[in-house]
Amino acid sequence: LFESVELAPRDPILGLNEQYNADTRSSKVNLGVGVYYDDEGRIPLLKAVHKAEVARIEAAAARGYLPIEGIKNYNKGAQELLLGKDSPLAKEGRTLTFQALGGTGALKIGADFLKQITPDSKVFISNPSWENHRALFERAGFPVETYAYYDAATHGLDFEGMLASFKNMPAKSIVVLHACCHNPTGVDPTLEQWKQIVQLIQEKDLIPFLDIAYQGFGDGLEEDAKVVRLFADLGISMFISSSFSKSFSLYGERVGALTLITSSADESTRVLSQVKRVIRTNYSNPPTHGGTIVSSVLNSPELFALWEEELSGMRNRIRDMRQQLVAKLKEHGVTQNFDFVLSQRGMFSYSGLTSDQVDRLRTEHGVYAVSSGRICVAALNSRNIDYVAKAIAQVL
Ligand code: PLP
Ligand code: TYF
Repeated sequence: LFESVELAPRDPILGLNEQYNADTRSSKVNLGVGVYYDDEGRIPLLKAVHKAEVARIEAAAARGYLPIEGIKNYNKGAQELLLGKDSPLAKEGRTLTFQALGGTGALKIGADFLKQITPDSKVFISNPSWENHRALFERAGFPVETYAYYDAATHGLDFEGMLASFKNMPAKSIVVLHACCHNPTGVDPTLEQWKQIVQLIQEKDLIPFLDIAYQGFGDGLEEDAKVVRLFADLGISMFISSSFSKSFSLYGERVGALTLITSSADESTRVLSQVKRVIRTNYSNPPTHGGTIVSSVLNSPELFALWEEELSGMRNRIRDMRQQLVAKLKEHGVTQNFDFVLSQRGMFSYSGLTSDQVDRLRTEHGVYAVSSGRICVAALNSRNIDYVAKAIAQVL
């Protein structure tokens, strides 16, 4: 039965984790995977999360099946983070939110449903993008192409190229967009540029699929939702996958959501029934624990405030690490200008290091980065930053 099964390639990022774990050097540093570590180098358990968990354990609640679409208050909270508390679309019954197995799960349900309703569309992802975007949409049966995005020469956005790509897309193409904190580059369009992008998407009759996995890591929860609201203000039908993995530091709980904007309440009723069918035939209904915790935090003013404060703490620490990295590279004699690291947003920096330099970082210094040169700035801390800056200086 399995004789002809070929060995699949490893995920380039998760594969790095395996290599890192097997490395016996005590000085090793993992800047590969996109995970936030605190200054002690640990994945934090947020206080807001811990409080909600203690309350949940004390309540000794039963664990029956959840509805197919998940916890009502979780979905409401997730949707309000994206669209705001007073979204006219929600009042008109034009919004639907489904609790999903992380942002990945949301993308998967969305992709499967899209294949059902627009089977001949092409999918376009940014060049470069999170590798799993391509894999997920290909698995769902779509051809996946790229649109221009990153300009290596400026370490910034190739905005003209991006617009040109959009102009060439066939109508009804699905465009996957990172709503904030682009993974892997850390380069986002400005709000003015987004306005042009949104307009073009509407003109060309494209289907936007916004992916927002780092809300709160750019400028703040509300600020980072601006792009989502630009699209929502136009009222075009769209898909949004959101993730709490990073913002709640609940990676393993698989907490995410799929939100859809439809054009009428009647459409919503029909769409709801079909997406529920996609979920039912994939995993039936979502798990209880992580969703309950996130829901408690989102729906308690006190826990929400605590969470927002902790999220700001994470955001500010990453910014601080960006500044220190740039300063320390100079200290260690690097003459190239690394100031672009300061304007990149979110957890990542596309450092401009070549794959040879990344190899040397790993073999000679035990510093792990993605071969594209992406480093996770959120894994730097006051104890490893000097070592990392020195290692980078040596390979440059
Ligand atoms: N989308 C992007 C752009 C990401 O970087 C990630 C990271 O993991 C995800 C989606 C998936 O999120 P999750 O871990 O919640 O599945
Ligand atoms: O880009 C990252 O590092 C994160 C984590 O298949 C991740 O988004 C990486 C690869 C993957 C799933 C999650």
